[in-house]
Amino acid sequence: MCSLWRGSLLTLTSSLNRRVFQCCRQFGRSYNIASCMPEAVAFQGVSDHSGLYKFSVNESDRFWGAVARQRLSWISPFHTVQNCDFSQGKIKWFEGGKLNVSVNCLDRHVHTCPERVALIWERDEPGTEVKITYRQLLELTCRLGNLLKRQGVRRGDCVTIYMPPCPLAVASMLACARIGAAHNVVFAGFSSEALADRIRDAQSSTVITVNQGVRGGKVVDLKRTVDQAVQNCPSVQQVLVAMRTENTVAMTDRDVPLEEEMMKEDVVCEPVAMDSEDVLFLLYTSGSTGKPKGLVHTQAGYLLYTSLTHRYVFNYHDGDVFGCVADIGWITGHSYIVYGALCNGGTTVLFESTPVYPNPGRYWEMVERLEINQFYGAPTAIRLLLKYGDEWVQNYNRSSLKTLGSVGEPINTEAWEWYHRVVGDGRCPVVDTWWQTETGGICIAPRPADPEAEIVPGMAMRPFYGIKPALLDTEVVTGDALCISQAWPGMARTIHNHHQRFTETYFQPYPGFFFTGDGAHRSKEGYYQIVGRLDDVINVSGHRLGTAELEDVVVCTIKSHQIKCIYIALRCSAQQLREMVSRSIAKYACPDFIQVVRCLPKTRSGKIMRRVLRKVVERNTDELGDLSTLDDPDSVHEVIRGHRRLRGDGKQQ
Ligand code: 6R9
Repeated sequence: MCSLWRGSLLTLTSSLNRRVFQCCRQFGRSYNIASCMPEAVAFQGVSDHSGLYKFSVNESDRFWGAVARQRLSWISPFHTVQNCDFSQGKIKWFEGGKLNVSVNCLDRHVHTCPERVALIWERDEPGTEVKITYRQLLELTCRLGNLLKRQGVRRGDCVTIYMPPCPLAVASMLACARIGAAHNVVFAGFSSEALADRIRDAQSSTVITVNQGVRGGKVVDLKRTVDQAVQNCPSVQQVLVAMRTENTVAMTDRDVPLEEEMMKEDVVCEPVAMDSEDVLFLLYTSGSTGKPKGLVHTQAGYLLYTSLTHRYVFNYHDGDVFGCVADIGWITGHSYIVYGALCNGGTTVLFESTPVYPNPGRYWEMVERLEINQFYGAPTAIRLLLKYGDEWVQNYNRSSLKTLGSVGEPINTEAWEWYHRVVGDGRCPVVDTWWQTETGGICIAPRPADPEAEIVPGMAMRPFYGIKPALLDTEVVTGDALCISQAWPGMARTIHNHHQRFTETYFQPYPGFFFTGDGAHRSKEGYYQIVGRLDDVINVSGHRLGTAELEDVVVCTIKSHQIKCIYIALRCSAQQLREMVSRSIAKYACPDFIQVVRCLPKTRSGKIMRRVLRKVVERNTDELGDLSTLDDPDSVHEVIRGHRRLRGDGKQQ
């Protein structure tokens, strides 16, 4: 009896032990996996971030299929996860599925939390922010959708939106999505010619704009720019005009007062069931030939990819305030201010101002006032603010910040360190996010990763789930060609009206791969570092030089020598160049120079226009291409003059 008892006790304890052990294992597993991605609990054999990453690239259909079913609301389910063939530039995701993007971004959150703030419109005048709840944004969207329909906009049409960041701009984008029209947002700093080009290429019958914009304390006559543009756009039948300021502007028969007319519309607008691969939007981006390309993004794959990256790269949680200071006219605004953030039921900031208005503390004063948790900005702005000193940052309480992000160009180590140490008080992960208009969403970033995984300053580091980078040979000394070897749901589907240009640009250079146009290195740990565009390298006397390094040198030199005018030698390797600059003799040592003036030709989003520099160096100044996106067109003339002087034409001087 006793032995029986003992025996059963032993059996009992050992089974208990086993159960406890299994429980721990399960707990350990679900803990790890849940911290990576709760959806992944269903993936067998996956127990940590690297396992999940491998699963996402090796079992791409299962990964994306499961995530798409769980994260998006479908009207009808898809039958095929992916149907892609890089050799034809064919990319299709979630075929058979029907959904409405605006329902995913609005209605489903209105059902669960109607009074949650969707948008915080941080107007130019500090302290005058406007909060819009999900319920209000759905109402605005429906009224606008009904108005667009009344104006004759139909499924498949493309509406051009020329507006600064504001709730009506977001509602316009979502209204298009609701009624099945595509949108074409044009950055409201572009000239009338650039706008006209884009309206014509998109064949829009409708343009939505504001009477005036307000930025950095200055009033900009946006409606006037639209008036000039549409003179050369026969497709345009109406211009809807919202009132950002109280000033009246001349209205013609073509113009429709937006607020007045939308108030006449119903607050209910039936969402159209869209196919996964119907067009969601076009977004123009400059190509290396100078003619802008209208990249096409579609519904389901884009929405899924932006929402997943928004959630995991920035570690965004319910209730957080996401502060992306990009303009809605760029892909960053589309993917992370609007679609990714709203799909996740997030609260997202629309920043109308500039980093230095009314003073260089603007960002951080806003972070304090709005209690921003994730701050996402561009290295150009960080470098600018760094020069004003730490006090502008330290004056404000930044304890709400949890993650800092950077996008648009390589972030040099000095700026990265300052961002991390001063802005983030050394306690927030800094995510340098690499991606493009073409990729739809972030492809390489330090997060997600295992908890506590290291972050190396100035490096994008780790591919996102489903992204399989490949580095292929180039003739360029500074980096290999960054390619991506399998399709992901967020990638662009084509160039509007130019599918051949799409395949030629992205799929023919390296057959079997998507070519990004960027150069990159991979460290021995397997981390990726982006070194800049390959198609914009400067070629002098057979030596090709990557431009990220040039920029880095420019930045260091301006900082260390406080000179306004520097000479960069081109007939040398990047390494030689660095050495020369560090010995401060770059000015004398080399026979071939380009003078880089304090203001390089930059686009309004802060990118240096390398193709312009290259043309100057190649003395091809008649073929500078489209300069309409330049922030300060005079900078080009200054570079041309400087270069001529240095080329000997100025030897006498
Ligand atoms: C999102 C965006 C894309 C180009 C891209 C690359 C450069 C973007 C970067 C970066 C180094 C980063 N770029 N992020 N370079 N590090 N973290 O900016 O899209 O306007 O299409 O520009 O910007 O050269 O190819 P887009």
